[in-house]
Amino acid sequence: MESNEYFTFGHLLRLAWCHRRVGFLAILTFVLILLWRSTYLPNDNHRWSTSYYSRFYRERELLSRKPNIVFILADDYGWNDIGYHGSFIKTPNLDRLASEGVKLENYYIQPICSPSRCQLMTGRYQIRYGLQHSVITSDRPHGLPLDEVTLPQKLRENGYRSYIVGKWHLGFFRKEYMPLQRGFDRFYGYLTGGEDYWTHRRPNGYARDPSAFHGLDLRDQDKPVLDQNGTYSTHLFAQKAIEFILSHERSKPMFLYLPFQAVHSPLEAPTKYVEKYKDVTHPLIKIYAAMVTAMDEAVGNVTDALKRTGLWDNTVLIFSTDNGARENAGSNWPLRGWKNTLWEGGVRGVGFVNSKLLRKGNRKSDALIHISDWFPTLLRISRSVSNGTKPLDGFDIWDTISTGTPSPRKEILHNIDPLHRKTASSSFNLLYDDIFNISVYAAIRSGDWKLLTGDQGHGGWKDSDTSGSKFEYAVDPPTKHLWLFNIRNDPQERSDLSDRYPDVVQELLQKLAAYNKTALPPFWPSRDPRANPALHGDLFGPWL
Ligand SMILES: [Ca+2]
Repeated sequence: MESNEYFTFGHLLRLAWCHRRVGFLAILTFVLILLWRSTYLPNDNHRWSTSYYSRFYRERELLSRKPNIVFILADDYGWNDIGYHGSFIKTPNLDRLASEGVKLENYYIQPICSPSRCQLMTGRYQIRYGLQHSVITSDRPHGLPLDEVTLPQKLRENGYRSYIVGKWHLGFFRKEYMPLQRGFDRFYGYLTGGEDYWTHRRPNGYARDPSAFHGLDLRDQDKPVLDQNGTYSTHLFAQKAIEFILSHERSKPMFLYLPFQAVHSPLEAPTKYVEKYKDVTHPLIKIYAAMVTAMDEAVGNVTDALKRTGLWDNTVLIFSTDNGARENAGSNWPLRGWKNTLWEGGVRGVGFVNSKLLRKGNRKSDALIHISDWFPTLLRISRSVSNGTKPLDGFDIWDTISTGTPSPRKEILHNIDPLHRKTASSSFNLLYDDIFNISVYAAIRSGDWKLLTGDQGHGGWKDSDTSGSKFEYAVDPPTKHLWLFNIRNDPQERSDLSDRYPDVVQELLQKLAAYNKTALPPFWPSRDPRANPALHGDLFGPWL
């Protein structure tokens, strides 16, 4: 046996020597393949499995083409109002899409509509362009400033065809502020913050203020849509998104931005969805749940259309809320507070990503991510460049989502709003007010710490049950205007640590002060009677 092996080995050596050039080339090729593979190996510990490599090579193949990007934004959708967070509300499509992809469990948005949308569109905090106060209203001449570069602008520069279906809410007092002028090729939707789901008129039951302007707010490009009175907006926007998907020219990548009206007020839902919640006794919660289920079905229909057309395999789907649930409907349990507050219930949001481009799907991510991060992240995966943008506050978090590497983001400025109502009793605090006026409404997250100042409304905790009666209000003294929490240990914001860690308070106040020095003054013009739709053919639109 031994002589045989010796003979075989020696024979091979002689053979290799005779054909040494071929052998050298084979070894060189083998080494080069090993080097090439190791260059692309992720940082974490993957098993060398067939499924991993098929996914890995598929990502490489797909990223060599520009991926389609579909961004679905829900409106006022609460942290707890999705099946996988324990809700009684039926969301089978969202649950399935989330479980196939990556659930973003440490994901932050802004507490109200326009600020979340402007940060999504620019990758920049709202203090950078004077939009730190409230939302963009339908009767004030303001909007996302024109010198801010938007996400669809950059994607379009890189060959994308861009669609928006649904709510804009970033200004329209002059035509230059409207979606078609901000980077979208196609616009089907509405300009203001909310309206009737069937008539598409504002306010029409949405606001009881008799001085509020009335008018139609639904457009196809720049023309009013007059034939959809009676079509529920969740169905209408899903149907229009599907039409865009079906007619999309396949030679171009697609950016579809689908900001649903759902589930913003007014609470309105078709009967067939309300009937699914016969057992829910609370009338508002019953309708809210029906609205969520209608949206869930719409998301399922849109993703089915992407699959039918073959676009799905090269698509990155992102689902996000724009802020937490309102106090009267929906639930952010177990988080404190609700929409329009800087408590976690206002700013920590439901979000997930589903895509075949993800290297590691079927998991939850605990990485700190903010809505401003989508701008650089989506530019990166679309292989667009950020030339021409102003300095970004967002981080490219694709690797964090796709492979689970640590998030580059360590801090979030939730907001500083000097126009927000200040604390009633704001006696000077010797320890802190030299650094930052703690009667001003502000909040910042740094690492696991979160600091809140000013009149925060104190918030509370609303359980996710169907009666709506399980409410617990915070018991802070009414004049309290400084809180420090360790969010990782205390995500419910129950234990204020500001007395225990004054050095941490000072450090975070210094960060707030540094941000504040870079802020533009908030732009908050007066209401303008010329905005009245009655002066413009019963249609909300530009008035200057
Ligand atoms: Ca909203």
